[in-house]
Amino acid sequence: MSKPEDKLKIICLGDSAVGKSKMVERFLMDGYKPQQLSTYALTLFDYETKINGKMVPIEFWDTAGQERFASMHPSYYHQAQACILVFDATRKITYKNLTNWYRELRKYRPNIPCLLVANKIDADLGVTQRSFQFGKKHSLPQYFVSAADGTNIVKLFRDTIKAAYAYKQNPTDYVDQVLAELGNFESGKLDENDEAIFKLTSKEDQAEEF
Ligand SMILES: Nc1nc2c(ncn2[C@@H]2O[C@H](COP(=O)(O)OP(=O)(O)OP(=O)(O)O)[C@@H](O)[C@H]2O)c(=O)[nH]1
Ligand SMILES: [Mg+2]
Repeated sequence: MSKPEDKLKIICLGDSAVGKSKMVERFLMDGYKPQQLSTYALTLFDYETKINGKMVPIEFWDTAGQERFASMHPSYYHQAQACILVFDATRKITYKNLTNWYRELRKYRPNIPCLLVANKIDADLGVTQRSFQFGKKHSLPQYFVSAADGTNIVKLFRDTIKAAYAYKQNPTDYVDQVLAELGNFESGKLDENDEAIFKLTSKEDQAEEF
């Protein structure tokens, strides 16, 4: 039997309607039992998987109904071991708002692994050919996924679980590793490229629905 302290906590962050819930649901597919905590607009998804021959319980935390960026309660971040940070590849505003989400995440959890996700690639396959600077700037691994058709969802969640597990085993090592990787990236004014990337989707930005 696993003990409660063995549990991995993985949080999802990102604007409303980027597809956070749909992604978790897609990964868990059958047999998931979300536990609704309506007071906090929070859904917890329990999952279990084998790592190094041992069953490890995992809890995915998913918020609901954030109309725009608003601060989360600090308990959302408490003891989280990994974060899935999501934007909608067809809506520029959700990409721009990553800065706010990321800033808040780092305020509470400076060192946990954070995986950056461009969701809804089924709606614009061309997006996978583009390079988004936010991930490079902050040295975040980036995934192009579609919760709608399942592309890369399993890989994303498996990698996230591995990263959360590694962080929990040895947080210090993980920080060292990230710092080493940071050295490989140039920081600085790369955001102009992103403007160009999103020009292609500016029509969708203006539409109410897409
Ligand atoms: N085309 C497409 N639509 C998607 C995809 N993922 C989610 N959607 C749609 O986007 C809408 C929002 O998805 P949700 O999963 O509810 O988004 P959320 O991020 O959980 O939103 P909040 O709970 O409000 O924070 C829904 O209508 C989904 O069907 C995707 O990969 N492709
Ligand atoms: Mg949701």
